[in-house]
Amino acid sequence: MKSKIALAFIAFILFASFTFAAPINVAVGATVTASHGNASGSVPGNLADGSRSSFSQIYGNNYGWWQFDLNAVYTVNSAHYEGLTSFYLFPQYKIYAKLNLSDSWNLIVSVTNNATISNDHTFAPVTARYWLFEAWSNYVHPAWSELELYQSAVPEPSVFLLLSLGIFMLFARKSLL
Ligand SMILES: [Ca+2]
Repeated sequence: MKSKIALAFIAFILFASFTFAAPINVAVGATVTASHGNASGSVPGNLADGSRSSFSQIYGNNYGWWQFDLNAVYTVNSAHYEGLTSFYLFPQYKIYAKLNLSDSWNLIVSVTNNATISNDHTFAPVTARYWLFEAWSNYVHPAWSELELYQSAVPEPSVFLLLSLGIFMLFARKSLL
């Protein structure tokens, strides 16, 4: 009987775990514009193409920014910055967001004394359509690879969770009888 309960409990945990969907990178396919001209073949859109290999590079200034229009409103609570190589390190960068184009930017992430080219950031949920990445590069032609923005992994107040709890209780009850 106890083994049945254990089995039911394991089934419940497995079932429940499926209700916690994997975070989705909502930046993929965003319309990206840069502060100034890009190098040939490294268009700003490469920063939101879902690949950490393809990159964007702008010329002639250590400072630059890229604006991401997600083309829809999403609630996001984590971001991933993927740089190109240590040669193109950004010692400082900031990430902003806003809901409407006419709004002013809200600072979400501020990084100083950065020494790495692959960073994860988590923050309180932000509901926005527009994101801005502002960078200060070691190199006069800044380049980086990808901005990923992840939707909050919502534990959907779940029909599934309740259903699996119900199944578990049914199993447990049968086992105890
Ligand atoms: Ca890319």
